[in-house]
Amino acid sequence: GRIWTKVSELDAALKERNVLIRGRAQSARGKGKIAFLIVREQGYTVQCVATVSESVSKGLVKYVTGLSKESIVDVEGVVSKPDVEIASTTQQVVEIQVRKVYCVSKAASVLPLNLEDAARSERDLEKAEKEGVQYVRVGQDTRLNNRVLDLRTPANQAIFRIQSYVSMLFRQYLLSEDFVEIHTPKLMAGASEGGSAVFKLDYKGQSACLAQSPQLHKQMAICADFGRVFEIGPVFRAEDSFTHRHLCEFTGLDLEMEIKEHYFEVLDLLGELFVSIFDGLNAKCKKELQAINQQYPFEPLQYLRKTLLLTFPEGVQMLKDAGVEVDPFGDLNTESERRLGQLVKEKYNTDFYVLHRYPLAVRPFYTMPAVDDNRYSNSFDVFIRGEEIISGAQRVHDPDLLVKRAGDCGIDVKTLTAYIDSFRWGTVPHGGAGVGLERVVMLFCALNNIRKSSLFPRDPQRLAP
Ligand code: ATP
Ligand code: AMO
Repeated sequence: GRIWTKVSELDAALKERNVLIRGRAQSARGKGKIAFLIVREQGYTVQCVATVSESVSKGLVKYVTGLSKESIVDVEGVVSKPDVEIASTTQQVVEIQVRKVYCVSKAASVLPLNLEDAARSERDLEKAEKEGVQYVRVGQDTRLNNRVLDLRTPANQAIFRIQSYVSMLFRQYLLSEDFVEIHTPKLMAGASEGGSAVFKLDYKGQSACLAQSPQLHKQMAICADFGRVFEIGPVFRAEDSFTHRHLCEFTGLDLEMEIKEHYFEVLDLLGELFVSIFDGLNAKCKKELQAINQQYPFEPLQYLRKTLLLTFPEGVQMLKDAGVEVDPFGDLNTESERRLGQLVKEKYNTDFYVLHRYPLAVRPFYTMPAVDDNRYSNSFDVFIRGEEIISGAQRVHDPDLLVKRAGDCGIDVKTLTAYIDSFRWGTVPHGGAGVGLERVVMLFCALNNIRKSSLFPRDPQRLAP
């Protein structure tokens, strides 16, 4: 009998078997009595060969040659092993000797982008150019305007499987550590991260905002005695600047937890959480990582079993020693963050590290000042390859200090009344962090643009598709 098989599962063990596959006609070419059809399913391809014979008519061979690219086809045939080696991680080493082909859904004969062009690496494009072959280079706007087609490339299929894995591993680890998954409102009366980058909207005649983070409500969940909480949800930021790492809507992986003695409890948990995420990706996503590497080559992430912690002043000193002057009570700019990433890599051989004890002046109002020196704070950022993926801190849980801090930061406390009042009924010391999912995937795979790790990116210039 015939068996439905996934293209990714076709291998030599199925030799001589009659299989049925469904995929897309990636390309078809014919010469006389033989036609070659490449069928692709979720990033994996297989060559199907139709040869005129007793069971295969001339008409079928011609029909196969004329299939429009990206049509959905069902192919029935026998698995065989060709003599030639196939040098690709996504093209199967076996072929299918075609018996029958049905077109299930026809694609338009003219497409806005060609999948083979979209899947070509920069390295292959340059090599071809040297040899005098000119391929189409598919630009970012063409890709994003036709994202449904672009997402069909092997690298993109892999990127979003990895993204799915990151949130799965995040959730799995936190559930095993007794965290409760929560869902906080995305419609809010005011801003949670300070006024500027907020989307305003009309809420039945009342002015409202889209949540810039779950910050206020995840802390209120701690006030409500949930002990340890996390959330995976959308975050909205009306960013003005068009950069490689800012989106106007992204996915936040947030957590908040009771602290017994020190904010290092949050850092210890984050270190172990991320080692488990990186280990999980390396163990379970080998094929996906290879597929991404084929189009966008990258160095595997280096990380230590015990996450490196550096204080902000230590980071400033490392930069100073390398001839980079930065304000010891200011924030690091993108360039000095990158430079510090290189210096840390050279000295400690890790791409993943924590910088903590930031100057209080550059942190949000809800951040706990350091007890020994209130120019500093109990806060941290976490970096991959010199770029921020996480921000977090111990929080102010004294309502009077919170009112003062909000005032010092120029925030109108009226919009924060319910939040601040939550701390008047007794609160455990607590802290937490927010992770940008798209940034984790972008930086784990060293993709140079966050749009590559966002399914349908929203940036200051893009609201569609
Ligand atoms: P966080 O909100 O926690 O700081 P983030 O990664 O969004 O997270 P930003 O505050 O937006 O960080 O920026 C961090 C640093 O990057 C800032 O100190 C700023 O100097 C720099 N930066 C931000 N936007 C740009 C830009 N468009 N060009 C160059 N540098 C930028
Ligand atoms: P922060 O504003 O640093 O902190 O955001 C947390 C993390 O979210 C990611 N991120 C972004 N990703 C894509 N596009 C953006 N425009 C963008 N802005 C931020 C980054 C960043 O590290 N409430 C705090 C977190 C906390 O203290 O728990 C907060 O929102 O990866």
